Amino acid sequence: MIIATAGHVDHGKTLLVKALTGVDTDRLPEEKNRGMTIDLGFAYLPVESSETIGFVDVPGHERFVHNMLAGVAGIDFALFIVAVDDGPMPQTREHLAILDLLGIRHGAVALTKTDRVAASRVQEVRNELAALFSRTTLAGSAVFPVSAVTGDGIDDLKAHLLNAARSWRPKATAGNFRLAIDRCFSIPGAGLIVTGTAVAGSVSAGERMRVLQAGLEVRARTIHAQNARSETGRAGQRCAINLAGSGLKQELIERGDWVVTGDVPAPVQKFDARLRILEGEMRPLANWTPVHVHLGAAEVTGRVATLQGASIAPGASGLVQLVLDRPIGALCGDGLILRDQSAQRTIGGGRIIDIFPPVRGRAKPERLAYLAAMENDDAPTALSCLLDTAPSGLNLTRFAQSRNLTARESAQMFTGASAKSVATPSGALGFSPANWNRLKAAILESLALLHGRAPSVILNQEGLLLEAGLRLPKEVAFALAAELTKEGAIAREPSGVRLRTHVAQLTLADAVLWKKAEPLLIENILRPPSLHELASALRMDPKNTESFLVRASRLGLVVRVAENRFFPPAGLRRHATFAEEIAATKGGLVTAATLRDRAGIGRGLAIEVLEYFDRIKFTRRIGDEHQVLRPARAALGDG
Ligand SMILES: Nc1nc2c(ncn2[C@@H]2O[C@H](COP(=O)(O)OP(=O)(O)O)[C@@H](O)[C@H]2O)c(=O)[nH]1
Ligand SMILES: [Mg+2]
Repeated sequence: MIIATAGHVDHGKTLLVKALTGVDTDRLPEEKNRGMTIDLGFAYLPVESSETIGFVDVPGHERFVHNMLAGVAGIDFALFIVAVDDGPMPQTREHLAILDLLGIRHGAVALTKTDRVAASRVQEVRNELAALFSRTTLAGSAVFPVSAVTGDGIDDLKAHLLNAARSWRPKATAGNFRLAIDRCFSIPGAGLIVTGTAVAGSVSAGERMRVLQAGLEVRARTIHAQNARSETGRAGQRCAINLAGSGLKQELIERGDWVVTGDVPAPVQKFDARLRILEGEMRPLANWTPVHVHLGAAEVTGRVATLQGASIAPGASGLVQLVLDRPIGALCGDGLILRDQSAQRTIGGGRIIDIFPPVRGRAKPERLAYLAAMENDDAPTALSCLLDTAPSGLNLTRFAQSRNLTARESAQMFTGASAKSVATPSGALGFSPANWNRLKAAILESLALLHGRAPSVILNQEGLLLEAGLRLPKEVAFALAAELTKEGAIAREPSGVRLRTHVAQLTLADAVLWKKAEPLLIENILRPPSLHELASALRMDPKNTESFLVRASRLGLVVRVAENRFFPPAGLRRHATFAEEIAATKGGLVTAATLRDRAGIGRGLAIEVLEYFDRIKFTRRIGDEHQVLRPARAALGDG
């Protein structure tokens, strides 16, 4: 369990951590000189028969709220501190608002400096705080009056924290490992160390990792988790990881970067989020307001684009797009805090919904519908909503990436949703069973209409999508055609695709011609006449013969194998079967000579046929040989 302190400057956070752990977390000389916490401090409290508690002590001064924000990223439990002599002060309110916006639900309140006031004052502050906390995620937290000077109440508080740690349920370690780096330093002899809070997944010593913003490939040499040497580090632990890798330099890695495993997406400069504006804001948050964005341990400037209306009123929440001045590591579900342009006050905060917004149309209705589905906390629910609302498919690769799913987790989830997945160059495209069936029906319907309108036209597989008015990658056409063929609804032939029930029709004149040409073509089906031989046999001009054969080839009656040769498909299938048989005994290879001998044709024709096979990727040429790549039936259909 990781506990972060919170509260106004000088209210006794650092001294209380010392009373609990024995460690003075103010480690910088400047902190010692000024008697004030500036940067984060760290201390640990061993817990009997359970995991050590890690403390992150944060600064309370208004000038260092950015450091406080880096410290509370990913923590589990807040130790909220208010000095009873002062009572609630500005950073009491600001820190409370931040913890509430980040959704931190576990905490305890320490009322410090009780040695300085009367008991009635303690009660007064207690009441004031109860009111302040009442509408936050920390409402109902246990309250402990303490004095770090006399030791009063410290044992009770400590016992409470130890109990909380013992009953703490460690975070699930699903997903790729992500650690928000808050420090990076070198130790002579060991090398580079990064420390921070792990917010997801787990990592083992020796594993390959990436430093996201620095763009470095590294390896976890050794790991310390919750202050002890460990073979692994996991979500919910403070880890110190000794990194190894080439080109590794301390200057390249700064607070706010991430060290990750697996397919965690590259840093992004735009993302969509739900933002809640604090009630105490004087004005609505207007579109395109410049802000400081805090996410994980990172701080970056940018602007807020409101997606629903021109502004968001104080106390209200709305969808926004953050447009940052530089890319940062971010994922769906990450909490964020916005402060004003001069970094003097917290404006609001929220959670990321999507890190892959479209280039255009960020506030279009269909985009907002997508965000509504994506906003679902439960990934399988979000997935099924998104699949339902994506007739043109959902980018499953990006879905898995933005939800930080490992390959195995995403595969399982996609199977669970019965999603039909098609690999495309821009990632796997997923369809709900209903939407997939709709695509198949649309294709069959448009094919039937086409056959009725133009019985002699035959489409190739990509043409199927165009004909149905669908704008989808060609890989989707191939998958649909394969499935419809398997179901017996369509037939795939070398010339194209048709409904299984459709018999292509020639014009009347062509039909008369075909009646004469067909017997000549199939007379010797393995060695059909050349274009010129056919033309003279039909007593026709070769040009006219050629255009007739081209029309016939669109119907799949013949296949053009070479400039001067049209084949009946059945003849080609026979040759393909020969090639397959030869390949089976010759290590997968066919040559012009072996095909010539097997089919009893001339060498020139054997070469023509094999070159055609190369073109349709039934075979691949290697020197003088041709390697058979796939079954003849897959390449040439089954007639
Ligand atoms: N009398 C009294 N003084 C305290 C107590 N806790 C802290 N202080 C003093 O208050 C000052 C600020 O404490 P510190 O822990 O640095 O406050 P922080 O800014 O919240 O970390 C220091 O001078 C402490 O010695 C307490 O319980 N009683
Ligand atoms: Mg301090």
